[in-house]
Amino acid sequence: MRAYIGLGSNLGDRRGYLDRALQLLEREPGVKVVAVSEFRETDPVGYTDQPRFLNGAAALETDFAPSDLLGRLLAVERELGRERTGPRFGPRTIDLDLLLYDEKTIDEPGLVVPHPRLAERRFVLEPLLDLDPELALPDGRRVRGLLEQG
Ligand code: PH2
Ligand code: MG
Ligand code: MG
Repeated sequence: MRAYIGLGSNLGDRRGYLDRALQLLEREPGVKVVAVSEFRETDPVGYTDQPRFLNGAAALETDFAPSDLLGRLLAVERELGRERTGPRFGPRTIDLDLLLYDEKTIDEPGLVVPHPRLAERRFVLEPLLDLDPELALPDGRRVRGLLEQG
């Protein structure tokens, strides 16, 4: 199955955290990292009183079901020292978000796919477009179109 994840960091060695997260995911038996976007400097969105982010996205080929893949993402965040103590949307060493999983739409406690804020976040849409210029959401909206609107 094809999944897309978002990566973000705005504390410490940002580039190092993104690279390390991809290495740890690649090490998972059920995950292959098939493509990685450019990494971009972005202004913080939502909670603006924090450092700038380095953001990217990756395409994965995975045998894991969505909830298991999410579990692996959270485990990698923990392994890289992510602490969930500060404000929601606040600074973080590493944030790994499950953005898309096949053409699936999932709405369960703790697991919403496509990611609920994907369509309005340029820092997610631009890297996704790097990975596939034709990429579309399960409802048919194209990433390219969402970027043009926003
Ligand atoms: N992540 C957030 C909140 N705001 N802003 C940018 N630019 N990049 C992010 O990854 C980001 C954010 C919550 O996950
Ligand atoms: Mg996030
Ligand atoms: Mg997250």
